[in-house]
Amino acid sequence: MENILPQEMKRRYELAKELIENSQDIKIYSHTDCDGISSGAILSTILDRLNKPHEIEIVNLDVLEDLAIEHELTIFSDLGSGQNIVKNAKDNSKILVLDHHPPLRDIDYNKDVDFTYIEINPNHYGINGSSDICGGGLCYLLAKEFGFTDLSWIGVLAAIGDMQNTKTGKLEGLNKHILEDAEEEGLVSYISDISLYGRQTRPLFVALSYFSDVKLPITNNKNETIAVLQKLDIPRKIGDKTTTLSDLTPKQKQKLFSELLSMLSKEVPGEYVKYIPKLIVADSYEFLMEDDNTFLRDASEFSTAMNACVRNDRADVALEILKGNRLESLDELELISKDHRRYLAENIQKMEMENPIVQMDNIQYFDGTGIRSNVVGTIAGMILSYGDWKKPIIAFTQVNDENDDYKISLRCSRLLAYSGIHFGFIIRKVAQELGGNGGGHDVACGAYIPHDKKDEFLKRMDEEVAGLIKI
Ligand SMILES: [Mn+2]
Repeated sequence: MENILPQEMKRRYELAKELIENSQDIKIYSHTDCDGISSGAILSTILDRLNKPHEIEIVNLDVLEDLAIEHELTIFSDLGSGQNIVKNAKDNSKILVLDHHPPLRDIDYNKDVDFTYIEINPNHYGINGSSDICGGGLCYLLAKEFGFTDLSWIGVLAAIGDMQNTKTGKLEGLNKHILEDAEEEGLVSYISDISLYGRQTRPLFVALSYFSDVKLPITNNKNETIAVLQKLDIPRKIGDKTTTLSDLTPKQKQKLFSELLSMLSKEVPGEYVKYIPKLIVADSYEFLMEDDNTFLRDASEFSTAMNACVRNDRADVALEILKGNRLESLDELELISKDHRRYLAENIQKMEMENPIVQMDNIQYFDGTGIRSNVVGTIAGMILSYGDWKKPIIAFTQVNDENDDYKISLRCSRLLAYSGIHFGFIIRKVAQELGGNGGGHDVACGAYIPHDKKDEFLKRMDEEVAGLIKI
């Protein structure tokens, strides 16, 4: 590891290791998403192996601002850098932050305070926190400091869950090193493959119908996907089993690739044609210790299951799964995932019937009232394929029963991001103007805004996007 990390960052890992070894009463706060859960699972496993008593809590960002710092050592993972977590620190507090989000405090902040403070954030060293390493990766590098390289696969899962590979379809930078550790441990392998969601478990004709970065004849049209597979001589079933992407031979994949390429070339305007291969092919990651044809075998499907847990307030199940306690948690995970899929399907069906998408000049939106705020983004992503793929789609719903502010989610085709638009930055700017807050990825982001600002928000977003999309 000496060679892969900047010297000062490496030094902080050594200090973090000592800090943990010298602490007895430890609290971990981590974020409510796949990356956060992965981070928490890695840290908790480290502490278990060191016989350190600890508590772990998976939280939303809003609880951090007024947090009491009560334990001997408090660890923040996948969050903390961007929040005022030090507000209630006492002189004898010890705080460790492992976060990849843009930091509020500068690299030497620890020198200005009386309490013990170690923050490890790649942005302090010019390392990209969106593509080179995420929260789970940072926690894995700490595990590696203790020699626990068998946890590397969780670092890979975290990176996929955090969409660190969207720009290039590959894991790069420090993520690549973590991937290499996982390969060396015999835990992960990867291949360049057609990038459809559900490689291991989703019938291929279904997976194909969800192609939505560009609206194609096959999008939301299973009759058409079945016809295409017939034309390519790809059987719908192999024995009793419905064909999935992972069942295809390299030759069959090549045929499918060419077919998608030709369909896309008809729809995508000249300037964007060079991005087409990235829409069809990406590296996909398999966990070799998981059984074939299960949703834990493929990293994307695994990360969806982790998100299903946290979005249904069952982070406890996700943690048990990641820490390897599968006996009861696997059944629970299957139930949670099933319920989650049913909830999504019901809402999508409703949307299909009501056709609620409203077009503005540069954006489109739908009223997601009634949809739970923590899944409105997932649903927006699924509804995008029913709208205009050349515009971002925005959905809004009430935060929860007690809070009538709006939770906003935005999703768009990856083609828009490839051409350089970053909606995470745009949504943050507009939300902040209106007294709210926001941010996220280029193609998937969100915001919270006051209840009475919804119309203004849509208008301002429409203005901000004007002229950016050149499709
Ligand atoms: Mn993260």
